[in-house]
Amino acid sequence: MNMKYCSDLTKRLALLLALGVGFATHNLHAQDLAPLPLKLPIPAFMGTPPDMQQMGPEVEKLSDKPRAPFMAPKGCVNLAFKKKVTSSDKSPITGSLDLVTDGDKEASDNSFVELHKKTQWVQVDLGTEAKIYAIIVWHAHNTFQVYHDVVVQISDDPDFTKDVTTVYNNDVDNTSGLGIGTDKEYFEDYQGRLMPVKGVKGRYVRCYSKGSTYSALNRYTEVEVWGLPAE
Ligand SMILES: [Ca+2]
Ligand SMILES: [Ca+2]
Repeated sequence: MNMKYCSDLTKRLALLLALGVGFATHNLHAQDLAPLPLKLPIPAFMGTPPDMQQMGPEVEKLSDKPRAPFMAPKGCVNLAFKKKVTSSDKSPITGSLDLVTDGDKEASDNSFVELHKKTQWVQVDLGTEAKIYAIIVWHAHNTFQVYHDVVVQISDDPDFTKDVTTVYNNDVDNTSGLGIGTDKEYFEDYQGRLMPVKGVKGRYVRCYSKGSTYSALNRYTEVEVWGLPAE
């Protein structure tokens, strides 16, 4: 066997191995994942789309395409459904905190709780530690608006004083004091904002905001936390 042939053969074998391993990993991956079975509310935009020229560079461009299905480990469920909600605002202006996890995501006036101005949060207690793969937040999707200082954190500590993982933060100027965020600001819509999470473990999910381009108040229509109970 000459050296050239030997080297070609090695290369081919290496290529085949690489392909084989690639497929195996890919198949294993695909078998374990499934699109999140989300149930979206009816789109309900009113008014004219805003002039993107007037929005800052930190605001994501409006898209007219639906979001691509989000792949997560099979068996993921919305662990937040009907779970207990607490808040920085002890006396909301409109609605009650249970509306945040009642499953109603429609753009109706009865579907949201409205908190006072400045930085406020709602917090969902999942009841037990979970492995989280996605969090979806609907503030209010009845009109074009961008919420400010959207920060989402996970912890096992109900007071969020230790072991806090921040999974979303678009407070670019740190006006809410939770650290400088590098995530995009975005327009609310019927799909909610899906924040991918890499299997972070925790029992509590806290969502901050500081008013929007539409109102200084903070509306929360629904929060979903997709994941699996932690092993
Ligand atoms: Ca709701
Ligand atoms: Ca800010």
